[in-house]
Amino acid sequence: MPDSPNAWNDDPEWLKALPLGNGALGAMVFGDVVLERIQLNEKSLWSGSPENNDNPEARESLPRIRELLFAGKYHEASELTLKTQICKGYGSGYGNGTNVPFGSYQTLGDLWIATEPRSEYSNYRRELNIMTGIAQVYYKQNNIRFNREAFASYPDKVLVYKISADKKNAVNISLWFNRPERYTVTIENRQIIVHGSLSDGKGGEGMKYFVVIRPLLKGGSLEKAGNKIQIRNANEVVLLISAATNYRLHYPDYRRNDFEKEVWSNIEKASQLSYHQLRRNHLTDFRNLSERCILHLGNQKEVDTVPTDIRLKRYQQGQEDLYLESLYFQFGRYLLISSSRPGSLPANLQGIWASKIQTPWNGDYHTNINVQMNYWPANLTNLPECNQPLMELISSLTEPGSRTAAVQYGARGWCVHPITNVWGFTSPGENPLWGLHLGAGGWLCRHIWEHFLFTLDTAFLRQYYPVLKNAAVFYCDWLVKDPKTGRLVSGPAGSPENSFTGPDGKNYQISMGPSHDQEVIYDLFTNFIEASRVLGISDTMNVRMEKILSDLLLPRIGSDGRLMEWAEEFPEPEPGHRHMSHLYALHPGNQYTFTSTPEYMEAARKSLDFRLEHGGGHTGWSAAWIISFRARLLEGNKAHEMLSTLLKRSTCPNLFDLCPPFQIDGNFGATAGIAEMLMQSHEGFIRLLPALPEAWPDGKVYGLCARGGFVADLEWKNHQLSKAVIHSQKGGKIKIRYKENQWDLSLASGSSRTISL
Ligand code: FUC
Repeated sequence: MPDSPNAWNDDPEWLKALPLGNGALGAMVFGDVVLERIQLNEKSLWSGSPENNDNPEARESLPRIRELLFAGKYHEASELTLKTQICKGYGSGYGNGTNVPFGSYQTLGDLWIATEPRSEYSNYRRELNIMTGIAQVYYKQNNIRFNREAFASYPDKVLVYKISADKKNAVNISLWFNRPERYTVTIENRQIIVHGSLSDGKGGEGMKYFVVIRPLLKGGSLEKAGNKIQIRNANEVVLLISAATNYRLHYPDYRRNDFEKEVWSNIEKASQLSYHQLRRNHLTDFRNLSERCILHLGNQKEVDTVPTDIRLKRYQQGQEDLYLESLYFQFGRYLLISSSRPGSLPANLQGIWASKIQTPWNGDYHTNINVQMNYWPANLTNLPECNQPLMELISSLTEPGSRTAAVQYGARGWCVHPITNVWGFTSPGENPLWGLHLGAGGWLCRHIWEHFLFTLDTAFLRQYYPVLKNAAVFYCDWLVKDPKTGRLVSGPAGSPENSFTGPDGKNYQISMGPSHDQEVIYDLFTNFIEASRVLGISDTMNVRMEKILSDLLLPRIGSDGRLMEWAEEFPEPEPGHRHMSHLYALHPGNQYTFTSTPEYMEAARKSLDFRLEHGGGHTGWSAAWIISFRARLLEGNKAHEMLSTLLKRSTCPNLFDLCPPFQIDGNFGATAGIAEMLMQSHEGFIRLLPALPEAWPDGKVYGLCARGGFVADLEWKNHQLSKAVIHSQKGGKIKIRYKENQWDLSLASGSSRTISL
């Protein structure tokens, strides 16, 4: 898809605001004393509606396109592909899908709080505590100290915003709600009530939403003033905000009727609780997740006294700041806890925070790296439950994806292409340039398998086994034999968003057997066979897949020692391309490792170096991915260099990542990358501090997770591991390596072992 039109850039003030979220509700708290803006989101609020975009003409032309590609006739093949293999209808609207059926994730609207009367204030401080999920604003006005406090409660399903003062009768505010379009607001029974429905993209009404904002007062008076609420002389005001849509993730019936009832019930229940109870419930829930994994780098006496935006600015000017680097790690975890909780949709391109009607790229689920990157830190940094919404989304794709597989390709199983939305869009994109990424389904399935490896939850694996199986079944039908080599290849397929120069000197995207697809398929089949073994399922499919694995084309190393991105050694018109999809087997995959394929590690390193020499890693997410690549290549200093580049080049004052525009994947990718620098477990054993950079001589990390249900606490001094405590959640044997040292541990479930040099 085209990269970052400027029209998508966010208001710079929004990129300073503080994000809060409980997975379903999101808020950007600006913290303005005079006119506070709380920009709200509800995770499922999408325009559009379900549409069948599969192209029945695709199937017939498939053999011909393959024939042309095998014959090296890229021009004819690309023309026929463009004509026949793309989706029907409007597709994603080229990333601007608000008014087509694909739809767009949208802002819920803004709650405004005006302080009255306006007067000077001093002693202003605004903060977000990412361990508690509480945002605060303090200031002094007319000799009164004011405090505002906000949080998004997962247990009580409301956003809470409190304004208090150290003198009685001091809170004088007015409140109102607005949205750029499609809403009606009324004030009824001392609360703001909002109704609306979005466009279905077909000329009618689509998703409905409902919001209630209820102020609870201590002292003072409340009056309706048109569409505003006027509060005078209160001692304290607590705002409870609840919202929902009539959407549910359920193919093909996405509607539910009980959403208004749910909002009322959330509001009523929360109103029965005191502010302190609500706060306590929130803290218990939030801390349980946030405090599970903590990173300290360097001298932590250097506490957080410098405002984050100033820290960032100084860092961008060249000042070292280990605190900022560890904060960035912790912030990634904070964002995942806030944007992905069981019961709602997965974190989208902007997590849950989007201020517009047309969110960049529709704020959708890009499946050619972006949504996967969002979930890289989940297992590594001890947030396995945050994976659940992703798993549900993957599972929901199997139905529409089976239709797409059958209609487009005459194949069994299910597939998805590089984008999906909440409406079950699984068709190719509207241009094969980016729209024919068939590796997406397999790549998503890696998350199912990895979740099992970390948690050893066999009930989970059993539940998702059919999803894995049917993704694999699709590729069984999809692969074809290359007449020249006899090897099985995927195609027509792109290597996500990259181009090559064909023999006629023109640039193309579609070929047979691009390395990325081959690696994903290898990965999926290997994992599926292993999953069958773990579950004790013997299936004839396994025999078939074993055979396919032995016939599958695997990526080759080119004449210059680089890992080839395509099955042939094509010239590359964009050698610094942001996607590095052929390195999937290095990360997130684990097909290439120093223990099993050292020559491929070398080739991957060369490919990566080459990409970087030509300007690679220029988007936030691309730089973030490189941190993990470097970590897997055991290049700590280079990994750190990329982290530093990301902070310098692609980070907003509120630490949101910039693609640009704002895109949350870089935050998550970097958090995962830092975890990979400190511990790795993808080779069947645990490496401690595998990519520790010189910049981090001393540090501690608690609660990093390893495959096999292990959790580690590590400490290092003067660049050397000083202590490691390995906990086992499920019991088992594990080999631990640190430099040339090795330990073989056998741990009972719930036990720990301390290792020191
Ligand atoms: C990918 C990238 C773009 C952008 C978009 C949302 O496909 O190529 O840079 O991140 O997704």
